[in-house]
Amino acid sequence: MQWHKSTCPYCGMGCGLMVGVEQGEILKVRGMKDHPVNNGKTCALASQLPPVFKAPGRLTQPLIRRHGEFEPVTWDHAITHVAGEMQRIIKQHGPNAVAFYGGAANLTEEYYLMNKLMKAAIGTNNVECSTRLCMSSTAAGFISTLGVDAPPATYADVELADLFFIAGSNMAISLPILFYRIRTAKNKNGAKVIVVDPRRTKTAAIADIHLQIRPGTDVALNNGIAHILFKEGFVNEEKVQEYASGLCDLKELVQEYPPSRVADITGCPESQIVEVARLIGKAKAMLTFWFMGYNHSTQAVFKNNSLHNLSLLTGNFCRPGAGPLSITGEANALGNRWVGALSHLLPGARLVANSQHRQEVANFWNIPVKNIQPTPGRSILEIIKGLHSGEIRALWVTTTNPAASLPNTSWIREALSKAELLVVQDIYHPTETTQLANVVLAGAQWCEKTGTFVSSERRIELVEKLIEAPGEAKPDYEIIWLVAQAMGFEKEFAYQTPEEVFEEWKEITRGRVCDMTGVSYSRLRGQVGPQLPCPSPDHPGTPRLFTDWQFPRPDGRAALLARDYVEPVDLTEKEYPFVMITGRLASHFNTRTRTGRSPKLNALAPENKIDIHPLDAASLGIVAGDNIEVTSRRGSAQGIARLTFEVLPGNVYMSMHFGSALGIGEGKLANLLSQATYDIHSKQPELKYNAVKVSKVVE
Ligand SMILES: Nc1nc2c(c(=O)[nH]1)N[C@H]1C(S)=C(S)[C@@H](COP(=O)(O)OP(=O)(O)OC[C@H]3O[C@@H](n4cnc5c(=O)[nH]c(N)nc54)[C@H](O)[C@@H]3O)O[C@H]1N2
Ligand SMILES: Nc1nc2c(c(=O)[nH]1)N[C@H]1C(S)=C(S)[C@@H](COP(=O)(O)OP(=O)(O)OC[C@H]3O[C@@H](n4cnc5c(=O)[nH]c(N)nc54)[C@H](O)[C@@H]3O)O[C@H]1N2
Ligand code: SF4
Ligand SMILES: [Mo]
Repeated sequence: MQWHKSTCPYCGMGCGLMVGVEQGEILKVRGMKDHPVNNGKTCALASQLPPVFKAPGRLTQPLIRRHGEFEPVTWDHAITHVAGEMQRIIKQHGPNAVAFYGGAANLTEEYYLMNKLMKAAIGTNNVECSTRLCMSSTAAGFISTLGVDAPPATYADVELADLFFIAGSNMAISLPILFYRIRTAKNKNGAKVIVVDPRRTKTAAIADIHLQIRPGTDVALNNGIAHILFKEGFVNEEKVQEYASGLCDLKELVQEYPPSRVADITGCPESQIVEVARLIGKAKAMLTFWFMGYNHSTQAVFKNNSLHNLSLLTGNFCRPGAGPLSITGEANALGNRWVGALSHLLPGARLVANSQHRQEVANFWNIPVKNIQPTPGRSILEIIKGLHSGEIRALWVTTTNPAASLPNTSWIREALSKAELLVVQDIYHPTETTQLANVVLAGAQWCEKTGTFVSSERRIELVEKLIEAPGEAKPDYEIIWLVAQAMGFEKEFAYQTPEEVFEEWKEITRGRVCDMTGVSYSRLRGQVGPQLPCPSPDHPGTPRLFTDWQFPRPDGRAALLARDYVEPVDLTEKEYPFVMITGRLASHFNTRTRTGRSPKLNALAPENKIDIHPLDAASLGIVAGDNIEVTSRRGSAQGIARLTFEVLPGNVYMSMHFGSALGIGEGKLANLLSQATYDIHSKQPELKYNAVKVSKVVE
């Protein structure tokens, strides 16, 4: 067996993997020894990658729906059809009638091409990414606090910290390698752990203090902690004002958050809130982590800002062992933000709304600046609204499964079914989304194509083609450039290899926070990649940002932001008295298209379970193992009752994984219940907090 270096295609941790290939097949995947992220370890998801390659349902050729049935067609036919339909719709309804929605596991090269096609050649900013559901609030949080979307810290800080503040992240299952490093640091160095989560999770099990917060109330908690930090003299106000603006406004706002009021809002005891604030005030080096318990919220960006306030107030910023350590959800979520995969972004960590940025990108692409629209395109939920209203006619989806992962599934499916052209590019069929397509394009996946990922700690890595894709499946980048050529953009898309795309794209990062001009495929091949920025071939990479405490904001300082707590939108009332929280299980990844095809992982979690507190179960006559139904104002989903003290009374919990495409039947998917409201600052949907009622299913 031959072993090749790669990087994990699942979460954004970016673990180095060794892939064992024999006779053109991937037989084993294991952790890469001495890799700075995981040093030989992996979680179960990575070691169970081999079955995803030859699993049933792999797409091997393009399909077009005729008279309701999918028929295999040649690539020539499929590409000509997609290009022709796109052109027809653009001609009839204008460029803003088409949209693209991709996944954050797409290669950076793929999004570069898609941006160039949509934002430059076609002239619409309707380019979206599943990172809208995942990291867009972290990005908006950083832009408002720091002036740019740039995670400042590095994993090596874990071993240097003496306090971890982990909020809204069940990293014991969602980032097991990071959790392992934190647990080891705690055991070795005596570092303290604070966990903020409404559930008693596996992560909370190692906490010195677990704040079992009422869902949705983190801004009040963070303001309450800031209140105590000021009151008890933990804030060196003069020093903080040297590197941060907004201190007076924040101090005034947090006056309104005394511990008694915060205890009322959050449900956490006053004494615990005070104890947490003192731990933070006394810490030598605090690292903060936050994840979907923050970002899946109508107050997501304010949760981010109010957390960064705590780091800034206590000087826990941009020095070894201290700072916000933003972890990204999917493998290339940061690469995709930096290449401009959202409708308000342009390549190189630039913004559509910034005229200088538009000019720089237009010069680079050699097009008149007026060709780039000056206003952001639609966010994914606005694209869905556009499909409903008829303003959007064509949607091209790759590497994401919106019919399972977007909120309010029935409303989403109805919208997707209304599209005149729905192109879905996946590696499997059927998925919940390919089932609704007019055209299904067969993609090559990880290890069947070459390109780059950027991990949470800004580390760029090459993932290389090691085996052939099945049948005629093609890399997504090739499909994109073929469609672009067929639309008449032969000159602009005359690529033969992803390396040519990378060489072009990296130039537009020059001088930016994501500068990768010092990186080349040959530098990355077989090696651990550097952390960005990396501006020259001999540059070792940049582990930490803003170490000089200068921030790219008008006055050079970071921003303390006074953010008031606001209640969630979908409030409970008599008819819908429970809050349903959604999230993840250790053995499935997102919409389960790959992990659901691993017999081992599937055996660990074959069916949808719904967690309910024993007191609530008793009052509803529910016993463990009953089939129960959860109903919101939008729909219902069923699962098996699991009675547990892990959830608070009044809360229920369900994972997001159980769509119907893998044959477990309809009606188990959490998103049948969830709401399409979003944070107005990041346009990220509220996926965690839903008012529901619960009942036993009478068979
Ligand atoms: N095994 C596995 N690993 C994964 C994934 C997977 O599907 N499976 N997906 C990857 C991706 S894309 C992502 S984004 C990450 C997500 O990783 P996480 O964010 O860690 O996972 P979630 O389970 O979505 O949510 C985290 C926690 O938020 C809590 N929570 C809910 N509401 C609130 C609130 O109002 N406040 C606070 N403080 N907490 C709240 C929930 O109880 C839950 O325990 O995981 C990545 N890793
Ligand atoms: N209720 C609720 N909903 C949620 C969440 C939640 O916590 N609760 N979490 C949200 C979050 S954080 C996220 S990130 C999203 C994730 O939502 P999705 O992006 O929809 O989830 P995935 O299952 O990762 O979808 C990836 C798709 O791409 C396909 N694929 C994999 N590799 C390739 C490739 O190389 N090429 C092509 N063409 N296809 C490929 C897979 O088969 C799969 O269909 O879900 C969100 N939805
Ligand atoms: S922690 Fe994330 S990156 Fe590491 S092996 Fe597991 S899924 Fe892959
Ligand atoms: Mo995510």
